[in-house]
Amino acid sequence: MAKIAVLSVSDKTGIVDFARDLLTLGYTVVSTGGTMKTLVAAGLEVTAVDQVTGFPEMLDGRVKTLHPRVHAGILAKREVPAHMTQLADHDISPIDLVCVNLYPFKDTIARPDVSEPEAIEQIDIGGPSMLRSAAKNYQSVLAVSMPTDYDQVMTRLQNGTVDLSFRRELAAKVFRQTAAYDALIADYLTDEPFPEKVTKTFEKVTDLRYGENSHQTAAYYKDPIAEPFSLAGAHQRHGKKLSFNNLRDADAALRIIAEFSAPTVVALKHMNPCGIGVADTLLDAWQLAYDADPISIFGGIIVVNRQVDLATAKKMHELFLEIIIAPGFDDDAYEVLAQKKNLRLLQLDSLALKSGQDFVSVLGGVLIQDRDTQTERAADFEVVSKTQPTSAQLAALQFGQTVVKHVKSNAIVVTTANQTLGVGAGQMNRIDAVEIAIDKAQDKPGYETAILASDAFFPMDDCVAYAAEHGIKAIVEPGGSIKDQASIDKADEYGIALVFTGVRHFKH
Ligand code: 93A
Repeated sequence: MAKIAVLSVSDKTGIVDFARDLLTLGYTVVSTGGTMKTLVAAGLEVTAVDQVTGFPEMLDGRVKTLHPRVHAGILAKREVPAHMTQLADHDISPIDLVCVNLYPFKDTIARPDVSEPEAIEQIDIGGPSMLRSAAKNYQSVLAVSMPTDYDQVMTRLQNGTVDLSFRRELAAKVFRQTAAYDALIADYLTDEPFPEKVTKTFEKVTDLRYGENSHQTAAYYKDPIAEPFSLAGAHQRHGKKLSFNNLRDADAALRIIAEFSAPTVVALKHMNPCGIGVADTLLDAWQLAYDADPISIFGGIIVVNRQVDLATAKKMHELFLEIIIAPGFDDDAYEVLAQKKNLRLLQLDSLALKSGQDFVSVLGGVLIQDRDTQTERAADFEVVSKTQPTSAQLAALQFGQTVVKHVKSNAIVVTTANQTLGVGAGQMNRIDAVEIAIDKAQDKPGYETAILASDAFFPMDDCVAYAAEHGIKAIVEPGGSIKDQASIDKADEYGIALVFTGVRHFKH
C-alpha cells in the first residue's frame, strides 16, 4: 500500500518540490484546496482531501481536514493490532506524513488596520490539529511544520535516515510552534496588561558565544512581534556578533537616546551612561560625550540619534569602541569605521521608545512591570528652596533629571544643560553616589554651572550639604522623604536652589 502524505500549507514556499519528491518516492499526496491548486498547476498528481473524507470542505474552509478519516489515519498506533483493525473496519488508510504550516495569524495581527473578525478568521484550527496528531504519533508519522525543514526531511527520506530522534525533534518543534501560536492568540484576545497567566513566548534569534561570562551558555530570543525600536529591529552592518553583555548594554543605551531629539551622543559602559552630550551637531555632541569621561568611554557602547558623518566617524575611529548604533552612516563615515574588523555597527531606523512591559528574571519566576517612559520636564518641577533656579539652571536640572533615571540606583549625576560631568551609579547609600559624582565632575570645565540630580529622595540633609560645600548651586530630586524639610533647610542655609519632581526613578 502506498504511503500517504497530507499536505496543507498557507506558505506555499518550496511545497511543489517537496510534493514532487514525495511522489517520486511513491507517496500518495493528499491536499486541501489552495495547496492542491498550487500542486496541480505544477502538473503534479494530487488527491483532494474531500475524496479521502467523503465530505466537502465546508463553512468557508473552516472545516476541511477535521474528520476521523484524517485524524484516525494519523493517530492510529501501527504497533497496536486493534488500532489497525479498526482502521480497516472503517476503510481508513494510515497517514505517514503530515506537512502543514498554519494560517498566518502573526502577520495578520501585525497589520495596523486589521479588524478583529479578520484576525479571528486567521486562527487555524484544522492545521494545528493535524500537526498535533502527527506529533503525538511521531513514532509512525512525520510531522513537518516548517518550509525550512523540507530539504532535510526529504534528504533523510531518500537516504532512509529518518530515525526516532529526528521524528521526536520534529514533534517537539510542532508543539513548540502550536504553543507559541496559541499564546499569540491568547495575548491578542487579552486586554489586561497583566493576565492571570502570562502566555507570551519568544523566538530564538541566535545562540550567543556565551552569557555574562565564558562559562555560561546563552542565547538571544525576541518577542514574536518585536518592536521596531529594539535590538531585534536593528540591522547589523559590520563587525563581530553581538555578545550577551553587548545586547544588554545596547538595550540600556537605546532607552537613553530615546529621551533626546537634538543631536545626541550616549556613551555607555556596564549598563550605565558614562558620557552624554547634546549639541547642535553630532560632532560637537561627540566631543561633549567624550570629554565627560575620556577614560570610561574606552571599550564603550555608543548610540547616536543622527546619521554618522565623516568628521564624527574619524573621532570615533581614534578609540576602541565595542558598538556604534546610529540611524545611519554616511558612506565615507562607514568606510572609516568599518576599518576596524571587530567594531559592531548597528543601524536602527526608529528611535522612539514605546510604552510596554519589561521582564526581569528572578529565581523561580519573572517580574513584569510597565516600562518607565515617564520623564519630568522643568514645567513639572516644584521649587522648594527660597532661592529660585535661574533659567540656565532649570535647563540643566531638566537634563540631569532625564539622565539620572537611566543610571543604576542609588544614582546621582552632576551635569550641565547638555553634558554629564560626573555619574555616581549603583551605590548602596546615596551619599557615596553624591561623592563619586562630584569627585568625577569637579575638575571638569563647566563644573561651575553644573547641577546635581538624584533618582530618589535624600533620606538626610547630608547630600545637600556635601553638594553645596562642593560648589553645586542647584539640585533636583523627587522629594517625599520624612526628612525633606532638613534638606530644604540645608539648601536655604547655603542659598542654593532645590527643586522636587514628585516622581522617583529607581533603576535597580
Ligand atoms: O480552517 S481550518 O482551521 N480548518 C481545517 O479543517 C483546516 N485544515 C487545514 N484550517 C485548516 N487547514 C489549514 O489550511 C492549514 O493549516 C493550512 O494553513 C491551510 C491550507 O489551506 P489551503 O490548502 O486551502 O491553502
